[in-house]
Amino acid sequence: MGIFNFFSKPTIPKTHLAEKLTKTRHSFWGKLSKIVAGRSTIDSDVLDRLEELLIGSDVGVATTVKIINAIEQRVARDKYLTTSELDQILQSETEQLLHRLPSSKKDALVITRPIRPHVILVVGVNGVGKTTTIGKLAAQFIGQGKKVILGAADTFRAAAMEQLMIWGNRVGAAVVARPMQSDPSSVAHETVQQGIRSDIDVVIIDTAGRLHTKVHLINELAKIKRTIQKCLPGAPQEVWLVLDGTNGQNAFLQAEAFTAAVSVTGIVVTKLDGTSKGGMVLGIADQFSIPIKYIGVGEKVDDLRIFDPHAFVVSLFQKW
Ligand SMILES: Nc1nc2c(ncn2[C@@H]2O[C@H](COP(=O)(O)OP(=O)(O)OP(=O)(O)O)[C@@H](O)[C@H]2O)c(=O)[nH]1
Ligand SMILES: [Mg+2]
Repeated sequence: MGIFNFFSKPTIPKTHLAEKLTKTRHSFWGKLSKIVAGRSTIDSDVLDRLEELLIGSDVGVATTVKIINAIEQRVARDKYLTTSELDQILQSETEQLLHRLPSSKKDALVITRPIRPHVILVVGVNGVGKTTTIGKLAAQFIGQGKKVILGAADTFRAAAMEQLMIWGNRVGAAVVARPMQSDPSSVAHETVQQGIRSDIDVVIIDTAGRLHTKVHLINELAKIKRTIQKCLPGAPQEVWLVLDGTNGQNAFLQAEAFTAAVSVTGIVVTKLDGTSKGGMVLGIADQFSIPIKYIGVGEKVDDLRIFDPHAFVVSLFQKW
């Protein structure tokens, strides 16, 4: 199927990942069809414009160059490739790129180590969706029969604590909270203690949003981490960085700053339903050797998906 006829496809279920990625899909395919309009073969001009399109879609320069190089090699090998084949080639090269990456596949949370509880520290800049993601994660883990508690270590704003409590109530997870301005490390400590006492499977600690440019704020995370380690050696088993899919290139800068300060073990990319530049996921997955664990595709409790690179690319390349 060529790239011209995607607008005529039937409607798809609202829950389908491709439907959630509609803004990115339509923007990308709309622009790609303009690039190939009136051209029959994939020539260097088409490739130049494709490169611009990928960079403009926030795929990131380094990843774009890899994809373009791979397509160039393919074009050099199989002469006379037509523009109607470009979408299939792009899909297969993108899939091959992601195939080589560490993947969370079907098991985003693998509790392998014998240390109980499994502690996940959630970090990221302001407003990226940390608290919402924690609520959604708790719902998923509880749905799998795990016992979950949440720690409100964002003691910066009263509203932050309330927001986590609301999520806790909604999904059936207890929340450990302390008065505003309490030391976030002490809240984390108390949550882990509570987790040990109550034989909890998963402890998720929320933290205050902090700008990636404020080094001292980022370093505070290291202190929270040390406190958790003292309380339960080997914990936190996970430090998950939440990135906002609408933040574009800024998300790459955030990932650099946070990964330098705390050893991030997983990434969650949120708000992919609200951006036409979901291509950033490809760049983040390619440029940081940290698995993307989950993607957020809406504000509702079930709008969090395990990141499966294959399913992601297939959805991105759906043309309805
Ligand atoms: N559309 C959409 N909105 C989301 C998604 N994830 C989170 N949000 C929204 O993003 C906004 C901020 O989410 P929060 O969870 O409060 O973000 P936060 O990182 O905890 O913010 P701070 O605690 O202030 O740093 C809320 O309105 C959420 O509903 C998503 O995947 N899609
Ligand atoms: Mg929050």
